[in-house]
Amino acid sequence: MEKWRAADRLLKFSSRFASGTKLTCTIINYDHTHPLVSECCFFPIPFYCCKSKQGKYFYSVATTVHRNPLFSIISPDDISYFKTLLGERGVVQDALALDAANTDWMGKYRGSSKLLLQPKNTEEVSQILKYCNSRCLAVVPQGGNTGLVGGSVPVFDEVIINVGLMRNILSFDKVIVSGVLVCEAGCILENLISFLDDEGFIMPLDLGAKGSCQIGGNVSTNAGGLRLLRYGSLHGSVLGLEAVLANGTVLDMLGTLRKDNTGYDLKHLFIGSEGSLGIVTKVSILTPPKLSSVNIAFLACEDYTSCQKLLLEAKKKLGGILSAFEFLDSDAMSLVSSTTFLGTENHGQEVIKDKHGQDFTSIDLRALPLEFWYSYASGSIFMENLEAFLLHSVESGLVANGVLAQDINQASSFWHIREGLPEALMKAGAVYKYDLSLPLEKMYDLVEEMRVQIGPAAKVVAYGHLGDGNLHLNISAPAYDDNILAKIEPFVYEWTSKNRGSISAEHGLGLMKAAKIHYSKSPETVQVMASIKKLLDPNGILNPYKVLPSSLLSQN
Ligand code: FAD
Ligand code: 2HG
Ligand code: ZN
Repeated sequence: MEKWRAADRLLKFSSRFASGTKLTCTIINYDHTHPLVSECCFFPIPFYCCKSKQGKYFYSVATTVHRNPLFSIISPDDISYFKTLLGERGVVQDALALDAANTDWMGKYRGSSKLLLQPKNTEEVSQILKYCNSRCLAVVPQGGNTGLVGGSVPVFDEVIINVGLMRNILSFDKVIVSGVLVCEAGCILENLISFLDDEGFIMPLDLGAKGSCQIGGNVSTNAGGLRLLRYGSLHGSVLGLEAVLANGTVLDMLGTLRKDNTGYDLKHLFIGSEGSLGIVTKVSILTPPKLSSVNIAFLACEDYTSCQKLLLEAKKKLGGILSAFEFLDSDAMSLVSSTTFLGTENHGQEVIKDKHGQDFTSIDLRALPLEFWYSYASGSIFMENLEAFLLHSVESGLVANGVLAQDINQASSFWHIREGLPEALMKAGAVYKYDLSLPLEKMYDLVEEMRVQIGPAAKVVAYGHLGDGNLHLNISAPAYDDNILAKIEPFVYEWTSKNRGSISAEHGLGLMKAAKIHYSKSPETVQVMASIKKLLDPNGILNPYKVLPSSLLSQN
C-alpha cells in the first residue's frame, strides 16, 4: 500500500536494530480519540500519614504540619446553617463519602474532615465562604481529587467544598468567536472533550485523569497534560473565569474576548493558585477545531541523546503540526508492561508488514525499553511528511525501531501504555513523585544520578512530556521509608535548583512542596505571593498549609 510505503521501509531499516535496542520512542499524531481512563477514580487506600505530638507527619512530605489553632472546630450550629443553605443533599457527613474525600488519589495524604459541602451555584459558594470566613472555619476546595501533591484533601479537619454539582455547559460559540466554551467549574474534563467532539472542536487540554478531574481543578492547578506542546498552557487558552474570594465576594472575570488589556489581568492569579486564593466557579476557554486526522507513532531510540535530538528534529521538520512528544524509559516500560495489558493485536503487528512479509511480531513492544511519543495533525500530505521524517530519522540513526498506528484502536493502545504509568506505579507500592521542568540536555542526567544515589533500595522510573521539558521522576519502593526519602530529598530539589529548573512543572506545590517553593522562586517573589494571599484571604481559611510556607503566612 502506497500509504504505508515509508512505514514498511522504516520497519525494514529498523529490523537491523531490533535485538540490541536500548531505548525506544513513540511518535504520535493523535488528539481526541484515546481511551477514557475510568481507573482514575478512588483506589483502596492504605494509611500513610500519622500523628505525632508535634503535629501531623506525612511520609511523602518530610515535614511536620501543625493545625492552626486560630481555626474553629465545626459545631452543630454550623451544620444547621449549611443544611438550611444547601439542603440535605448539599451537606455530606456519610463516613464512606468522607473517607474518599479525605484521601488523595495516591492514598498518601489523608485528612480528617467531618464535612463535605456540595453547592449548586455561585451564590451558594459565596454564602458558604462568607460564613466560613466569619467563623474562621478552614476550607479545602476539591475537584475530582486527582491531584498528585496533596493539595486537594484536608490536612486536618478543614471543610471540603466540591463544586461537582455545578456541571452545566453555559454556552458554546462556534460562530462569532470560534470555539469559546463557557462552563461551570464542576464539569468533568472528559465530558467537555466529548461535548466538543460532537461540535467539531477539541479541548486544548487532555490528561490521563480526564475521567475524574474537573475543569475548575484543571484551571486551579494550571494542568499541563498531553497537548500543551501544541496548544500552550491554560494561561493562554482560558479567556476568563469567575471566582469567589474567601469573604464571599464574587469576582466576575468571565470574559470571552481574545484581547482585553484593561488593567491587571487578575484571572491569571487564580490559574494555578491551587485553591489558595479563591474558588473557581465558572470558566471560559478557547477551544481549537478538531483535527481532520491524527497519526501516532511509537518509536525506539538507542539512548536519551537520540531521543532529545529526535525531538529537536521533529520540532524543526513537523513544526506546528506536532501535538505531543512523550517519553518513557526502560524501567517505566517494564513496569507498565508488568501491570498493564498490552495486548498483541492492537500494536500494529498484523497491519504493518514490510514487502518481505516481516511484521512487528518480531519487534514486540513489550520488550522495548524506552518510549517517546509525539503526534501531529495530518491529511494525507501530512502523513507523507511524517513518513518522510521517520524514514530520515531511521536512516540517520536517531530512531532504532518503531511502529505507526494503523487505526484508532492501535492509537488508543499506544496512549494506554503512556497513560497507564501513574496507575502502574500505584499498584507497584510506595511512590515518591517529582514533577520537574529541566533543560532538555540535563534532564536524564538527574535520572541517572538518582539511580546511583538510591542504589538498589528503590526503582527510579522516568517518563513525561519531553516536548515541554517536563520530567516525571518517580521513585518506586515496596513501602514508604525515611531512609529512602533522605536519599531523594533535598538532593532532587537542590539539583533542580542548581540547573535552574522548576520543582513543579505542572502538578503544583500542594502540601508536598509548600515549604520547598524557595528552590524555584526568589525570596522577594515568594514574599509578594504571601502578600497577595494575605490581601485576598486575610484569615488564611482557603486551603491552609498548601502552596506557600506556613511560616511566612503567620508573620505579620
Ligand atoms: P483536585 O485534585 O481536586 O484539586 C487540585 C487542586 O486544585 C487542589 O489544590 C484544590 O484545592 C484545587 N481546586 C480544585 N477545584 C477547585 C476549584 N473549583 N476552585 C479552586 N481550587 C480548586 N496533571 C497535569 O498537569 N498533567 C497531566 O498529564 C496529569 N496527568 C495525570 C494523570 C493521572 C492518572 C492523575 C491521577 C493525575 C494527573 N495529573 C496531571 C494531576 C491532576 O489530574 C491535575 O492536577 C488536575 O488538573 C486536577 O484536577 P482535579 O479536578 O482532580 O483537582
Ligand atoms: C502524567 O503525565 C501525569 O502521566 C502523572 O502528570 C505524572 O505519575 C506522574 O508522575
Ligand atoms: Zn504529566
